Formats: sequence, structure tokens, C-alpha cells
Amino acid sequence: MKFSRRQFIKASAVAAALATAGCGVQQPRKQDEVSGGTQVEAEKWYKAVCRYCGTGCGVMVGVKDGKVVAVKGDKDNEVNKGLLCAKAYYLPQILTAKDRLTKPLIRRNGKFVEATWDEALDLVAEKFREYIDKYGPDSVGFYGSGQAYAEEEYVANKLFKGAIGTNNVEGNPRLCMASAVGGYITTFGLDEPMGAYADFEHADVFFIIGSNMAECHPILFNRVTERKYADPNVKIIYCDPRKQRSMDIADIVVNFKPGTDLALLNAMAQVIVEEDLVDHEFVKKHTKFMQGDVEITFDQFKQFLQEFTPEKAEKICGVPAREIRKIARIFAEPGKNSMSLWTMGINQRVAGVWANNLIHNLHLLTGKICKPGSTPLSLTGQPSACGSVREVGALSHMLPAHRLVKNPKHREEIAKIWGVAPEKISPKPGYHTMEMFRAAVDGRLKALWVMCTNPAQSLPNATYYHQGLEKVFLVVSEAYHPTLTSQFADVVLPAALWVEKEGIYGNTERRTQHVAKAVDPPGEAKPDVWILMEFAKRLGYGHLFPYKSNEDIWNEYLQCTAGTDMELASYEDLKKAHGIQWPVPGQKGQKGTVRRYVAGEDPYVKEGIEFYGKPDGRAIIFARPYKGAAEEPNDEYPFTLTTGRVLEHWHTATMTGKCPTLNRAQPHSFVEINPVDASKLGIKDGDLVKITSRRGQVVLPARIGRQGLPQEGLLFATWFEAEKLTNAVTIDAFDPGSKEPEFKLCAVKIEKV
Ligand SMILES: Nc1nc2c(c(=O)[nH]1)N[C@H]1C(S)=C(S)[C@@H](COP(=O)(O)OP(=O)(O)OC[C@H]3O[C@@H](n4cnc5c(=O)[nH]c(N)nc54)[C@H](O)[C@@H]3O)O[C@H]1N2
Ligand SMILES: Nc1nc2c(c(=O)[nH]1)N[C@H]1C(S)=C(S)[C@@H](COP(=O)(O)OP(=O)(O)OC[C@H]3O[C@@H](n4cnc5c(=O)[nH]c(N)nc54)[C@H](O)[C@@H]3O)O[C@H]1N2
Ligand code: SF4
Ligand SMILES: [Mo]
Repeated sequence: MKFSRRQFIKASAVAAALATAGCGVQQPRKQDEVSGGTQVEAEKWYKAVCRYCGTGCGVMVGVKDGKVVAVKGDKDNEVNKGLLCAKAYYLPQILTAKDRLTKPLIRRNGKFVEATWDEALDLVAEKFREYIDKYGPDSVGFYGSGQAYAEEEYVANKLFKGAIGTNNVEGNPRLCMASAVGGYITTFGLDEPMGAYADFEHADVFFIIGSNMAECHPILFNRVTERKYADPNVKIIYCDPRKQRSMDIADIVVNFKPGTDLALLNAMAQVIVEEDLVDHEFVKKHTKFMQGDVEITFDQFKQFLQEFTPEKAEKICGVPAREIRKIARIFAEPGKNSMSLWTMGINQRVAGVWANNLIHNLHLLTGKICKPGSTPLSLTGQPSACGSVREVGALSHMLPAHRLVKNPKHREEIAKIWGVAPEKISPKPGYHTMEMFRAAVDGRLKALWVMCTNPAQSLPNATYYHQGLEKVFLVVSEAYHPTLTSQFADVVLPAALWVEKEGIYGNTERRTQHVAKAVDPPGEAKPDVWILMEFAKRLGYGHLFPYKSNEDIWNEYLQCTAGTDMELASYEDLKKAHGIQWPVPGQKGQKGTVRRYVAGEDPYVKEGIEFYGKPDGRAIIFARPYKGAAEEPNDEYPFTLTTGRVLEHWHTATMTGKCPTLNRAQPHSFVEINPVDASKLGIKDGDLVKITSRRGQVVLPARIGRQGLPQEGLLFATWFEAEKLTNAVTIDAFDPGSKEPEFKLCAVKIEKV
């Protein structure tokens, strides 16, 4: 059966609507049913979490004869209450794809040959040891993922930082969440949101910016939609330089010029201050104002905002002043609850941290925070960017449970738990992601372990960094071969995938969830934890990794979280519960914490609201000046290129590309062009278009006048197809604070080929 994209989306929407309309949990769709064959009844069901987005939907995985035959929504999971988006139903197919890697591979004379685990791991250990001895521990590095389990990232972090002695531990959340982390830390002193999905049902206003929720967080989008249906007075403000599917539900669409968010957000604050929509009591009690490192007064802040009157902002962002006033008034209306949601349109920017600060400003000025329905909630992309990387501290400047490598007390605490000498952990932050791959190019980095990510396709300015992947001794742990990254590898290690192993994910709303092992991995594929521990043994660090199970690893990690702001739940409780939100003081019980910083909900607050991440308990309202894109269009490169996602595919499509229905609905990467620009250039829908930047080029089929509509001068390209490297074009400029690159904006020219 041929399934068009329209039918596909309709089917997902209908399925979701049916389930919410009281038809209960959706009937499990069998794997064979999905691919058009006969139905198979599952014999046993296992509790797990969807493999894809940071929404973190609970799933039940049905198994028969050692094979996953069905996936259905977990009705006891608060996140999705039994609902799933379409991608999840096809998950069984990713496990049995033909290109699953089942044996280690070693490159010999330019060709990959099969090897035993001993051969592969001995070789890897020998090479790493050689480089560490010759050039020091900082000549090696680890690049992991917000899609790996927390235990996997914990073991890798400990191995590299605590045993080998280098802080060169990074991961793809740097490309994704780093600016959101920077925003929460600078404004509130601690990472991760105070709010939760439970706020959806209490919000009167949704302010959504730089986020395509319908395609990227479908179940959360469904919750927004439900809220709107339940109460028609609910207002949805949708801000994005490109019109997209999510806007179907919006009351107000704000189509501002790409890269001008800071002006728009400051102008909203200006209106709030000018029209005195400020909650003065809240501001006095719980906030202070800062410009850079200097504390300023409310009046000075007001003065600063004079640069951003709606009239002045209109000139920068192209949004009529009256529209800016209108959305600011709706957001700030006294007595109403406002919830902000944002994703990569805000984070993947050279001013990503500042844009995050400005969203927080709106909530702090109006006191619309720490109450049901009033909260700034950054949507996380990957299933465990929070759980496995932000919390485990698997970035180059961090240690577990929100600790920093620079802090001697933090190093000492962690060294003690890890059983290593405190001097072993270096006080110097390692290379951040872009620097790590640059170091591979210029020879500072000699050996690199890549786990559960596909950087050859997902890094910005990718072709440049391919030289580095070519040069370093590259170990890639992967579920499939070939991928764009595994092609550069010296050794490829076959990894168990998703429910072929157990593990912990942590989603957007501080919810920690256990994924049960349901089936065995194919061939000789192994869980990443096993692979890393075997590697550690061969380097002579086996004694530091005595774990017999994932629970043993978790118990050690729990010691790191004890007494911190992010105490986690016990493995036993996590196995039973359908997700538990931290902090969980004492690590016992399944209650968890829905909202932070507020008495009655957050166990660490005795009275009222307290932003205890800051020494004085006050959150900061920042005066942040305007900053545009790193690369603005000019005569030679007259277009702005932005890049992003579609509903059907997950990133580099190594997984979703194995599902025939998803592939049929969305077979190729494409570039959306505004019809006015297209007609000027004589480009028609379906024509091949060459996109060229200062860094590289890619040829993609044009899409004109279909569902996504970039404004004039803007192009939107997808990057899921390995054969068409969109990231050859994107820019590797990054935010100086978060080091997150600006995937969302660069200057290009286009021509019909
Ligand atoms: N189906 C699917 N879902 C996914 C993923 C996937 O690959 N596929 N990936 C997951 C991951 S890891 C992530 S990070 C999220 C990403 O989720 P989103 O961030 O929602 O998705 P994107 O398509 O990357 O970009 C979102 C929007 O940013 C807008 N944008 C471009 N330039 C600007 C700008 O200057 N300012 C603003 N405000 N907006 C701008 C784009 O027009 C686009 O609509 O999705 C997660 N969910
Ligand atoms: N142009 C452009 N580029 C972008 C972005 C953008 O918006 N525009 N977004 C950025 C963002 S937000 C993100 S999060 C990144 C994502 O980029 P990547 O992380 O590079 O993309 P994925 O395709 O998710 O790669 C995950 C890989 O892990 C493998 N895998 C799956 N499960 C396992 C496992 O259990 N173990 C192991 N060892 N391997 C496994 C998969 O087969 C896949 O190859 O891309 C970034 N790149
Ligand atoms: S919304 Fe995200 S987590 Fe939920 S089913 Fe869809 S892809 Fe999976
Ligand atoms: Mo992401």
C-alpha cells in the first residue's frame, strides 16, 4: 500500500484523536501489521520508553519468540497516558534491519574485515594506551550522546575523567541543549526546568518560539491542542520565521526575521515594563537585575529597554509594533497563566544563551513562574539529553550531579565515590565539541571514541571535520554499518539497541524512567556498558568498574546525587514506577517532585518561592543587548539557510530510514523555498537546487508552496539523508557561553541545476 505524507500525518492525528476521545489505549499494532503482513500476538509485555524524542513517552513492548512484535502506549505513564505518535509504532522494525552490525569490524588496508571482540578491543586498548603514554591523556577523547542510557554515559565519564585522566568527554547535547543549560544556570543558578508537563493543563497562554512541536514533540503538541479544545479562551502565540504545521492551532502567528529573537523578546519586556504589567511584589522578593556582571536597578533596566521599543524592534525583526504590543499584553495579562516552550530555533544560535535568558525574563517580570500553568519549559530534543548527559555531567566542564571540574571540592567528592585519587581528575575543562573535532583536524587529538551518535552527518561545516575523522584513530560503537561516521572508523563495535538492553532515560521534565530489556541483541552485538567496561579492563582499570549489573552502576551514581539538588530515585523504584521526577530526597519512594523552587512541591523549599540555585535565592533578570546571526546575507550569499526536521525521520535516519512506511512518506531531504523567491529564480517544485555557502554545497530537490513556508529570503533544508550532506553548508560558529553551534542560520546562494 502506498502511503502519502498527507495520509501518514492524518493517520497519526486520527490515531491520537481516537485514543484521547475515550477509545482508551490504542490497540497494539503488530510489526507485521505495520509492514502489511499478518498479525502476531505478543506473549509478554515489557515496560519501556520510546527510543525517539525528549518527550519521553512510556511504551509497552510486546515480545513473541524472542522478537519484538508490537509497541503500544503505556497508559499508566503520565507523559502520554497511552498515546503514541506514529514513529513509535514502527520501532520494532529498527531492531531487525538488514544492516544491523553483528560483529566487530577492523579496518585493514582500507577495508573493513570482521574480527572477534578480543581482537577489536585489544587493538583499541593498545592504540589508546600508546597515545596516552606518548602524548598524555588529553590526546584522547570520548564523544557520546543524549540517546545513550545514563549508565552508559556514567561509565564513559568515569573511565575518561577518573581513570584515564582527561576531561575530553563531550556529546551531541552540545549541539542541542547547551544553550538551554546556559540559560537556566545563568538565570536560576541550576540546570533543568522548574516546571513540568503537568503545567500544560493549567496554562491559559502558550508562548511557543523556535519550535516545530507538531513534528518534533507530537505528543506534547497533542497536549497543547487538547488544552485549547478544553478551553477555547486559551491563547496560543506561535513565533517562527517559517510557517509550519504546528501553527495550525495558533491564535497569533509571529513570522519574524530569522535571527532577530533577541529584539522581539526584549521588545516584549519593554511593553511589559512600559505598560506596568510587572508583578512588582514578585520582582522585589525573588529577583535582581544584572547587566553582564554588574547589578543594576529596575530603573536602569527600564532605561536599557528603551533601545527595544516595539517601533525600534519592528525595524529589526519585521514584526509590526502593534503585534509586538499585542503578544506582550496577552503573555503578561494579570491573573492568567503563561507557559513558554522553545527548542532549537532559540538554542542553536550564537546568542542562544541570551535568547534563553530573555524568555526567562518575561516570566520573572510578570511573576508567571513556579505556579501551575506558569513556567518557562525548554523542550529537550533527545530521549536522555537531560538524564544521561546534563545530569551525569558527561560534558567537558562537568562532573556528575551538576558538579564542575573546576571546583576542587566537587573533584574531591566525585574522586572519592569513583575510588580514584582527587589529582586524577583534571581541573581543566576538556575540549568542547567543536574544539574536539577541530583538535582532530589539527592533530592535537589522536584517538576518539564515538558512541551512539553520527557526527560525520550531524556536525556543522561537516566536510571540514571529516578530515579530522579521517586522521584520528576512530572507534565507533554503532548499531548499524555503514553510517557516515562508521565509514571513517578504524574499529566499528556492534552495539545493542534500545530494548536489547536495560537502562535509564531522563526526559525534558526531570522524569527518570527505566527501559526494560525485552530481547537479546542480534549476533555478537553488546550493550555499550559491556563494551566500555571491557575496554577499561584492557587499559588496566578493571578494578574501578566492578559492576555486575546496571543497578550496581546506578547505585554508585546515586551516591553522586545524594545531598545535591538532583537526588534521583532508586533502581528498584524506577523499575516499578512509570517515571519519577527528581528531586527525590532520600532516594526513596515513587512520589517525586512536579515543580521546583516552590514550597509544598519542592522538598528543599520551606516557604514560598526560593531560587536556591543562587546564593541569595534570587533569579536574575538580564539586560542583554541585541546580537544577530554570525553570518548575515549579502550580495554574494543573499539567502539565509535554516535547517531542521520532519515528523517521519529521526536525525540521520539510521533508524527511521529502516521503516518502509516512514521512508515512503519522506524519502529524500529537501529544501523549502518561498514561492516569491522561487518564481524570481525560475525554480519549480521538485527542481534540483544547488545551495552554496562559504564552506560547501549540497544539491536538494526544491519544495515550494507545500506545508512549510519560509519567509522571503529564507530557505529551510532537512538533513536526514546521508547521501546529501546538508551540513556541508552550515556554519560552525558557536555561542561563546554554551559553545552550541548556529545550525539555524547561515548565508547561502542558490541556483537551479
Ligand atoms: N520527528 C523528529 N522529532 C524530533 C527529532 C527528529 O530528528 N525528528 N529530533 C529531536 C531533537 S534531538 C531535537 S533537538 C528536537 C528539535 O525540535 P525543533 O527545534 O522543534 O525542530 P527544528 O526543525 O530543528 O527547528 C525548529 C524551528 O526553528 C525555526 N527557526 C529557524 N531559525 C530560527 C530563528 O532564527 N529563530 C527562531 N525562533 N526559530 C528559528 C525553524 O523554522 C523550525 O521551525 O526535535 C526532537 N524531536
Ligand atoms: N543541520 C543541522 N544539523 C544538526 C541539527 C540541526 O538542527 N540542523 N541538530 C543537532 C542536534 S539538536 C542533534 S541532537 C544532533 C543529533 O545528531 P546525531 O546524534 O549524530 O544523530 P542520530 O542519527 O541520532 O545518531 C545516533 C546514532 O546512534 C546509533 N545508535 C542508536 N542506538 C544506539 C545504541 O544504543 N548504542 C550505540 N552505540 N549506537 C546507537 C544510531 O544508529 C545513530 O547512528 O544533530 C545536530 N545536527
Ligand atoms: S512524541 Fe516522541 S517520545 Fe512520544 S511517541 Fe512520539 S517520538 Fe516517541
Ligand atoms: Mo537535539
